[in-house]
Amino acid sequence: MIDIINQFNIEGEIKSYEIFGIGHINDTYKLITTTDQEYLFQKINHNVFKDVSGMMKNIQRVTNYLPSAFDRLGISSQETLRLIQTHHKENYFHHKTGYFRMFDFKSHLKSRDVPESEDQIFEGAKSYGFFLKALSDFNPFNLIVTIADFHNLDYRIRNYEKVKLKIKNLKSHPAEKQMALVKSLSQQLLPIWSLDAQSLVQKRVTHNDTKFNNVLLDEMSKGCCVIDLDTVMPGIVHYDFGDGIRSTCCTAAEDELDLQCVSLDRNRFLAFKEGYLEGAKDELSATDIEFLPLSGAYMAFIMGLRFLTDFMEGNRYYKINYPNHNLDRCKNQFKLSYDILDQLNDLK
Ligand code: ADP
Ligand code: GN1
Ligand code: MG
Repeated sequence: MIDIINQFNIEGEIKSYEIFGIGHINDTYKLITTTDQEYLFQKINHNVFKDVSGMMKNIQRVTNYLPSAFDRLGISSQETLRLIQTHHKENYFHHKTGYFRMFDFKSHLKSRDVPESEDQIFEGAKSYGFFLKALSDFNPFNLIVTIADFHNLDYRIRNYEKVKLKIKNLKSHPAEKQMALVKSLSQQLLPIWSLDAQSLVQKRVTHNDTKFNNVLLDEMSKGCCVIDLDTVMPGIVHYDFGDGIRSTCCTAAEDELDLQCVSLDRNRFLAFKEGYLEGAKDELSATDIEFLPLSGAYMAFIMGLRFLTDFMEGNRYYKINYPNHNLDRCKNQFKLSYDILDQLNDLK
């Protein structure tokens, strides 16, 4: 680890490093140096991100572009991640044990796994809205697709069916009940799939992983810096809005076991909607806006299906804390998807 860290252009010498944050994908560490500089050091999950070089080019391009775009738009509240280069002027280091990268650590900012107030939700959502707006003149097709078909429902279903075929005894499978829900639930969500598949709305640069803990807030709880840029690629606004809703406006955590506690909180939804629309102001079409409420149900379903497929496949993708963790996450997200569908008319 020390050898790897020393490949990067850091100020001072290594004082300490420790595991940091609770992302499901990368291995993240906070590094402190002898000159009290702080860095965010990550081992990239190469199983998930096959083209590390392409992904890092995306991140470099977007982080180079954003500061001047925020300036141009007079958005002074938003910061941008800054990559630290290696001594060989690369933005990542390939070691025999994997791929590594480093960012400035934003010591004055902090992410929350669960929002503490509606104000925080408003501010976090506004940051994601600003992110979309600031990148509106950036050609999405200049970015590589880091995970193909990431939010494509048709692909996710096909992949799930493929995994299901390999299971010998479906009747006594622990996920039998969840498998029985897939068809009917997915059919109700097809309108969002069509928006992208039939090009009914604009393709944009989207973040695609707008969980509440992927935005850093300041001490006044104002959203200030969108992070976790691995999945920034072409998409539609519904992926960002929907993922924000499902991860921020639920009354319980993503792996809450008591499903009676899992529902969409309307006040949180209102706060998220107001914040996002304030940030993304004037960017969205009438069709974009019409389908925003349904996007929450769509993204909750996509996540539930991905958790289910990973569980059926032996938990290869997501980090888990216990054997049935992915199954529990699936139950939770399917419940949330149903709940959003139940409330759809009010949310509209
Ligand atoms: P993952 O892809 O595994 O979710 P993230 O890039 O989101 O990894 O990082 C994990 C956590 O580390 C984040 O939720 C956040 O709390 C923290 N984090 C990431 N980047 C920074 C940074 N530059 N400054 C401060 N904290 C950060
Ligand atoms: C992963 O990396 P993280 O923890 O922010 C996943 C998202 C899921 C999320 C579910 C690249 O996000 O798509 O919504 O877990 N990221 C990737 O919590 O698969
Ligand atoms: Mg993250």
